[in-house]
Amino acid sequence: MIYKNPVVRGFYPDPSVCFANNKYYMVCSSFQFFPGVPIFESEDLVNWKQIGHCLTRKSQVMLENSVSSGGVFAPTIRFNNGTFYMVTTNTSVAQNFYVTTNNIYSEWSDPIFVEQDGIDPSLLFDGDHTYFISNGTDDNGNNGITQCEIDIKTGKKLTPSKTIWSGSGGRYLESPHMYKINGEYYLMAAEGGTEYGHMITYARSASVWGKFEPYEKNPVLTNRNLGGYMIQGVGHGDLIQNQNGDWFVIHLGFRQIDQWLPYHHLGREVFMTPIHFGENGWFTAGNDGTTAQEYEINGNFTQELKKVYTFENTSPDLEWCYMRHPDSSKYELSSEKYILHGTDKTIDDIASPTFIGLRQMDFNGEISCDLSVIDGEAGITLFMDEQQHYDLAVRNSEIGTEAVLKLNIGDIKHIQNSVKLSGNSAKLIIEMNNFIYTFKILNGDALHELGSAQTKYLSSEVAAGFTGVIIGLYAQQEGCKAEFTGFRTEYK
Ligand code: 6LW
Repeated sequence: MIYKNPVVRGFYPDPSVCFANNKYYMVCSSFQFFPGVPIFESEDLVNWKQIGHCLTRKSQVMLENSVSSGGVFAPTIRFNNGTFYMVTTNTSVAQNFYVTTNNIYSEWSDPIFVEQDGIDPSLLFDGDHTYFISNGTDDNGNNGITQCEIDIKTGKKLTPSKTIWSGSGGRYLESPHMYKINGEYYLMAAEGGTEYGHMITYARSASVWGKFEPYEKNPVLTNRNLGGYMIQGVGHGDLIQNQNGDWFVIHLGFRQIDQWLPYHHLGREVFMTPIHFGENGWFTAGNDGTTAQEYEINGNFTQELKKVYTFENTSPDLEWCYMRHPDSSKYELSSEKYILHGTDKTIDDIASPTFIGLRQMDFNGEISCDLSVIDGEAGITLFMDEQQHYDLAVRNSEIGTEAVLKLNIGDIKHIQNSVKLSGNSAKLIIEMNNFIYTFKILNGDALHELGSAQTKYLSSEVAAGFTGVIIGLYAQQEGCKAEFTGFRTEYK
């Protein structure tokens, strides 16, 4: 069958994948959002369903002071001897750690820390040995892909950390993953930065400590030379072999808003590109080392794309996320309505304002929701970070209740429009396409268009950072009570 990229849409960067109990499992980075590290499951590598998160407790990850795009960076998931391992970095406290579980549908352990620095840690299980690999600095002060052997029970280092590869010369050498395939060690990494120059490179060696011989045509995968192409920034990936024996790399990439408009606001998404091993043991990727929009995969199944997201067909414990550590007493969530209680924290603060969000997963579609607000402000925010967000809100003041459209782009914080409401309820409607969001309010029978705003100002090119737009429901001001019903996001 033919599958289309991306295989997981919306801000789910830095994918890592493993095979266990006849299924594939994938994790992605989550930064300041909580719970941390979403987990997906698949039977075919193409259709992915979220089943939980690895980091569901404060005791596993401290995000209190994480700035946007701080917190939890790229994770790696591995399965060994009946146990799952997820290893990552909390960049806000600069610590590498892993958590474990024997049952991926339940809770994961408290963190086990490893005293090797850098980001993007990975594990290789090789017989009785476990290797811990990150992009970091070794015990002699050398930078690069750094490795030590650890005691997997305690996380204690059994050897010094040693730099084993310095990449092919691209900036930001990161994302190391080591594999043992047919007795040889393959070390795959990303270079070029997670932007338009992103790429995957690799090297191989007969020994886990090297010397690693680089693939002579590195980078093995990059779209950096495809000008005017919608899929850009491909890199940071993990190899996986499916049950038919076919190999793929599951990796990140992003979709720019138009052929000649290099902006992306949906974040980095999950792509899948076929890998072919030659007889000499070196592998190639995709179409002459690039990722295309669609590929053929062996198998008799179809790619199901979920188009409609409602309170009924999603779960607050799965697709929805909070900022940092939420105060659960401020949220009353059911499949009929989400009631949010505001505090003095706003969505401009590096704090945990009352906010619950769902990633924007595609360009074209419509968001709608009924909202009634008492004593404060609540609404829907298209949230890139504290500085870049568009808010369609209902708020009460001395003069009554009004609907407002607020645009926040860096230092520009602008009230674009407002309209007085009769009563304290309205339906909020946001139409989305590649280029603009259009904001409307239905109050009784009266439909008001409050304005529109360009998607590009919420893009990573403007905002920087590593996240993507989240459709957030929020409430602010002490005493504010907001009732959201009939939430629906439908993609075309
Ligand atoms: C991640 C690094 C990267 O840790 O971006 O794509 C960082 N590459 O590997 C944040 O996602």
